[in-house]
Amino acid sequence: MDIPKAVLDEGNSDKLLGLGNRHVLGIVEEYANLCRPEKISVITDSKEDINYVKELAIKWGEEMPLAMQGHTVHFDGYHDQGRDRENTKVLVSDGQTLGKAINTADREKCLEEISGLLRNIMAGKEMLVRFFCLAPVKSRFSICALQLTDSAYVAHSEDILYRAGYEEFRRLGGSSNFFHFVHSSGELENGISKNISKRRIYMDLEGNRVFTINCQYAGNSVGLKKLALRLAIKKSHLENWLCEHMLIIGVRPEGKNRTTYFTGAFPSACGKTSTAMIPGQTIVGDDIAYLMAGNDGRAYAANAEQGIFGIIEEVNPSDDPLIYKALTTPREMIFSNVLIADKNPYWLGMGRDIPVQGRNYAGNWELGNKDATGKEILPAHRNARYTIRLGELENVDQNLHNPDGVPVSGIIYGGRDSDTSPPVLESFGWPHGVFIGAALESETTAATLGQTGVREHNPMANLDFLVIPLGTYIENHLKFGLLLDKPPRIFATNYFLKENGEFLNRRADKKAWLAWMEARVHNECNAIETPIGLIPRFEDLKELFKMLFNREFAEKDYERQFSIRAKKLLERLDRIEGIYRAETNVPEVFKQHIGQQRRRLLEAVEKHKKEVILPSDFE
Ligand code: SPV
Ligand code: MN
Repeated sequence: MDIPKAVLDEGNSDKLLGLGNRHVLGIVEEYANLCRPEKISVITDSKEDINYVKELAIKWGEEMPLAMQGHTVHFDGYHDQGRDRENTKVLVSDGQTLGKAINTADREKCLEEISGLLRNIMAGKEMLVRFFCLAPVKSRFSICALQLTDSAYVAHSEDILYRAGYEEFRRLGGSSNFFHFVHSSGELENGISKNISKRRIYMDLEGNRVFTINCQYAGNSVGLKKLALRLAIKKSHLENWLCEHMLIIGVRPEGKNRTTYFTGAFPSACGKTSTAMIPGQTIVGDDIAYLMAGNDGRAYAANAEQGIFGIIEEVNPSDDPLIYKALTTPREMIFSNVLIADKNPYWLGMGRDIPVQGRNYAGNWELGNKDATGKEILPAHRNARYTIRLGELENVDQNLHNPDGVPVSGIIYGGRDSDTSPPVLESFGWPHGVFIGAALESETTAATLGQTGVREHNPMANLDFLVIPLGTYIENHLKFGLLLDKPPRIFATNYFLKENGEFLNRRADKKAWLAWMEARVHNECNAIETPIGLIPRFEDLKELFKMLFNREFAEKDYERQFSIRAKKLLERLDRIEGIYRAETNVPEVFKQHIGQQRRRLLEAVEKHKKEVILPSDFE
């Protein structure tokens, strides 16, 4: 390799050579010579190497130890607190377009630009070379991923969130069939990326690689998370499987000895992790699922990850007891962008008083501090997070690392929608379910930079990560259903329905919706057919609420929650139709579903002579 010995010593060089993969060598050599780190450390799966990364994160000040054993805190810059949509681009050649929904840029120009920006970017720094495996090792789901980074926080986060992959790379037998990620935090000022105007996140599908520079927030920097999700969406498209922004859970109904697996797509910060962590269930994953058809005609899902990078806001002993317990006991864990006082972490909605001063994502903080624009700085960021291994949780599912994945019986699509959809709904079948997922709308949250609370279309909660045209993505879902003899039932949930500014449901209610969906999968209860799908009967929910919460579920609450808001639903159909009209390759079947849904809603309005129709009107 053409890398000076002073940069890559013999021990590290041997680790690279030991892989027997010239493509890996070529990549390391290319970026060593472009980014010019002072030193390169190659990290294998050994305890020693992994510890080295952990210690570096502290040594470099990217993480600070907290009072509790194993806990550390990391801060991202004030303007680097969420995913940066604007500077995240898919590189395309020859004027190719991917439709209106996807941010693209010219490949050749961007590669030239990124080469310029990468030149010497690691001068005086150390480059870490890491190997991981997305999804369980030694399985048909496995994807090898190579990470180059000058951030020990990124490398350490990946260690918690992903499966070790040095051995998996060896099994590649020299093949180039892997993803690679090049990250640099760029120039640092007080440990924070300084050149945020030069933040770039470029997805190069042709090269199976992503470049990300001048950023630290994990959603932008950690290659294996949302950057790999985009590359995997392309791969899944070529290989006839689905790569989704989905949780995977084992639902265990009370009094019945069975586990029914569900996957669920929710936009960021819309209840995905808390759904995955509902007590009484088991968790396989909370963010990224690979779905493949099995030989038995069922869909199987595997978690690309083995950890959680979860939102910490509102994690408290009553709403999220399992996570709260995990976050307040000793174990290896990284807090990010919380408030630190006396070496203890504090966050919004933790169910305790928060100190009036400490250190947070804005630096030294005191209550009442304002930022440069005059906006009050909250003690902890609303997108503050924790990074933890799933294996640390008492509710981890025994099949987390099963190379076959888990059989999926139900799929849930859930948006943040204050005025349109009922709390839970079942589709009429796979194609109608695909339509429901494709029509998902949600209000923006702190997980992405920019304004919050803006309603936007977010098909399958996956729009931010699409790298194939929306029409093609929808078609892939329809086709996937055809590979299955027993496709999962598809459901929609909405935890965020409001009336007069108040939520109509308690946070805990989602457990009842899950129980209902699980019972439907086993044909244990009937449902009411409405123009938009099947909704629960009052008697069934009443019984479930009694059993699960020992609470009376009032009929008037049922009516407020489950009435069909025809006018709002028709308005949404118009919005959705407009969006898909501007896209290419939208399957005919999908367009027909829009037409059918509209017709059914208009007929119901006509028949019942009202725009908000009671569930009992459909019985
Ligand atoms: C999300 O925003 O959907 C997350 C966190 O899961 S991030 O890593 O930022 O994508
Ligand atoms: Mn996510």
